[in-house]
Amino acid sequence: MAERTFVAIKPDGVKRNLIGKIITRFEEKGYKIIGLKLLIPTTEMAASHYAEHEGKPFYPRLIKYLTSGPIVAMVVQGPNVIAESRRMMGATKPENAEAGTIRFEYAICQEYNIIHGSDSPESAEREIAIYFKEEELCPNWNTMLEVIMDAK
Ligand code: IDP
Ligand code: MG
Repeated sequence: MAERTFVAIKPDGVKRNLIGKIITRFEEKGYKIIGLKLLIPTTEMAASHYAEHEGKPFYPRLIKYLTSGPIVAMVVQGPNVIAESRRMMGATKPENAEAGTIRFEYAICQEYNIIHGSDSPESAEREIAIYFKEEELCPNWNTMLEVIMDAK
């Protein structure tokens, strides 16, 4: 199976009308979006997503943040997409993010930093399963389209 990762445009990114700009970056890079939905995460979903941060001082606010409005949940597929999408996002603290990265361009705050991306293959699969059923994903849409177009 091709490498895939979970990416979310967090509520501040949606509220600031950055959905198109962020999705465009993944498309232009060459990655395939194989799952996509707009939803307001429940507290349970957010707690599961950020289980690794439970007990940290910022955790309650993090849960409040992620459940404060709609997010765009995405599964993105392509070579080395887990590490590469993290590189495209930039460091957690926007002031440490490399110039040209998503967080450098669109965020000024460590807490509200507009985007999430899985940090390992294990987190990617765990996080995808929180937001998507496997049958909601379209891992082969590229090939499917070619088949239809060839038949014409
Ligand atoms: P990541 O999103 O770059 O993977 P993590 O360390 O996994 O960063 O933290 C998850 C999210 O929690 C961050 O994106 C940010 O929204 C928030 N966060 C992380 N560290 C802090 C902090 O020290 N204060 C407030 N919020 C934080
Ligand atoms: Mg993280």
